[in-house]
Amino acid sequence: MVTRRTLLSAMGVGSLATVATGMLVSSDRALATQGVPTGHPHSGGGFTPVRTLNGWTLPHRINDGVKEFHLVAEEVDHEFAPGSTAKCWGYNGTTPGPTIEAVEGDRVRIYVTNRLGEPTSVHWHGLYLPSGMDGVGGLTQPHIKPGETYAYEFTLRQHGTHMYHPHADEMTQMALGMMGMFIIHPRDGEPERIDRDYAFLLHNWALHPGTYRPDPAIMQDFDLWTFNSKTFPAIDPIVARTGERVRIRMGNLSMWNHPMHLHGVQFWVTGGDGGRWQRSSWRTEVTEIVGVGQMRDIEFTAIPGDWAFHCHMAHHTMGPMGHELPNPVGVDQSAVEEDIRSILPGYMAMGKDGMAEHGEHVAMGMLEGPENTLPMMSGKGPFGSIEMGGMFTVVKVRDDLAPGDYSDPGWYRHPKSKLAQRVSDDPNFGAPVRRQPAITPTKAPAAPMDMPGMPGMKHGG
Ligand SMILES: [Cu+2]
Repeated sequence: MVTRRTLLSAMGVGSLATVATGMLVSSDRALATQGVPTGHPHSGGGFTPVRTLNGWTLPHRINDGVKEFHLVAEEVDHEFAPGSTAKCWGYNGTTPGPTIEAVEGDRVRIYVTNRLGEPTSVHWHGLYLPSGMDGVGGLTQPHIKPGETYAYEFTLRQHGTHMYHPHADEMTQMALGMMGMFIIHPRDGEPERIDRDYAFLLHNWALHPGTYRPDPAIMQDFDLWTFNSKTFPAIDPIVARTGERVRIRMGNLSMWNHPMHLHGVQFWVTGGDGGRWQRSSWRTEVTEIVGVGQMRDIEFTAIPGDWAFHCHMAHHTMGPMGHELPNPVGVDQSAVEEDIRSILPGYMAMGKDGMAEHGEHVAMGMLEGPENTLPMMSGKGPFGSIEMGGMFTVVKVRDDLAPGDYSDPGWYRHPKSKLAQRVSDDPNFGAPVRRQPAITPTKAPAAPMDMPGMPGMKHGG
C-alpha cells in the first residue's frame, strides 16, 4: 500500500510535515514559500487571495508548468465550538478541506489519496472539464479504494466560486464533513477592485446531544448549522476597513436552502454557479438564498460598525435543540416545577416568556446540558447575550484597520448619539396607539372525526 509518506516523497514534496498535518502559518511570505497563491492585488491580472473563514488554502507546487495539489481523504478530529468535538471526515486534517485556489487558464493536477475505510471519489462541482475527470464513482471512474491515490488533471477554462466533494457514498461522506471550496481567479483581473475576499461553505450536522459521531441518516432535524464546519461564536468575524470592497463567496453543501442576510448594507449579488455574472445581471439584495448545491458571491462597500451576518432561518442560527418538545410559550410551569425538583434537584422550567432565558442560564452556568453538546444559544456581546449559536457571525468594519489585517478588532465603539438608549422602564410609558382586535367566539371543537380510509373524510395534511 502506498503510504502518504512514500507518495509525497515520490512527488518531491519537500514540506511533508506541513502538508501532512495541515499546519499552516498565515503570513504571505510563509505561504509563498509553500506554493500558496498570494496574488498581486489589482496589478493587471493579479488577485486578492481568498480568506477561508476558520480554514486554509491548500499549498501547491509547479511541476513542468502544471499546478499540483494533493488532497487526502481521511477521518479528522474536529471542534465545532469549544464544548463540542466529533470524529468527522474531511481532507488533509480538516473539515471543510483546504480551499483550492488557482487562476483561469492554469493546468492543474490534483492527487487524491484515500485514507478512509471505504471507497471515495472527488467531484469538481461547477467546473468545465473532460467527462472522465468529473469524479462520479462508478459513472466516470472506478472508485478510489482505501489506500489508493488517483490523479485528476484538467485546464481551468472559467473563473468564479466552485466546490469539491465526494461522489461516492455521498450521504455519509458529506454528512461527515467531506467538502471544500475551489476558487478560480480571473486571468485578466477583476472588473471591480476587491479588497477582501472571504469564502465559506454552509453545512448541517446531526451530532445528537451527548454523541461524538455525526449521524448520516438524518434528513431534516439537524443539530448543528455551520459556516465552514464551525458554529457561532467560534466562527471567525469578517473584518474590513471602512470603504473597502468586500466579497463573500458562499457555497451550500447542506440539506437546506439558506437565506443569507447581511445587516447594514444592500449588497450586490455578483456571481453564482456559473462564476461571476455580467455586471448587467448584478442586483441589490439584503438577503440572498443560497440553494442546496449552489454558490453565490455577494459584494459591498464596508460601512463602519458591527453588523450581523446570518442565515435568516431562525433555527439555523441556534445550537442543538429538542425537536419534539411541547410548546412552553405562555405556560405557567411554576407549580409543576416544584414537583419535578423533588425528583430532579436543580430542574428549571423554561420558556413561558420565550426562549431567551436559555442563553442567560447558560451564561450563568445554571444550565448544564448533555456532555459534548453546545447550548442552544450562546455568544456574549458588549451589551449581553447574543442568543445565537449556528450560522451567525459579525462583519466588523473599522476606520483604522491596516489593509490586509484580518485580526479581530474587538467590539465596535458606537458614537453615543448613534446608539439606541433606554428612555423609560415603565410599561405604561407614553401614549402609543394600540388595537383590541375583535375575536369571534367559537364553540369548543368537537371530538376529532378523522378516520383514515373513510370516504369523504378529510385527512389532516
Ligand atoms: Cu439556513
